[in-house]
Amino acid sequence: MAYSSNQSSGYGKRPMWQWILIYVVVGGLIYWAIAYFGAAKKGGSLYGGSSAKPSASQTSTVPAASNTVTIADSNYSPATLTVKVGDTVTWVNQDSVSHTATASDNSFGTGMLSPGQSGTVTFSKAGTFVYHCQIHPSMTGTIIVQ
Ligand SMILES: [Cu+2]
Repeated sequence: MAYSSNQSSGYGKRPMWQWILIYVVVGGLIYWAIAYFGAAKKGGSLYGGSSAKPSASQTSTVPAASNTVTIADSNYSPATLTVKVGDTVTWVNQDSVSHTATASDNSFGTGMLSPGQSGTVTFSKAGTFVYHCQIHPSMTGTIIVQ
């Protein structure tokens, strides 16, 4: 009897700060649950329901495209590549000997590319740029920047 009355009085003596802590924790959980399920309902991505809409909005920001010219058998492929202003072009040397991609007007150059190496150039101006290999001048290519 003394034990049970002790227990009930123990509950009553719970300090106020403990109750405040409980309210804050429980309140936070409810707030989080509303925010979480509210967002899930809006986006619909939680259950993969309408994933077409969010992915479509992502295309509104158009990143600069990266284009690749492969060097193999002492040829640039493609020999003529059309890109947009701001795009990058990466030359990948898949040949067994070193090559460069050097603008004939010296406006850009990859430098020496050993087999397996690659060099990237960003084209910030429109124009037609003829380039060649400094080691093998008969190798030529063209980048058209629009
Ligand atoms: Cu070469």
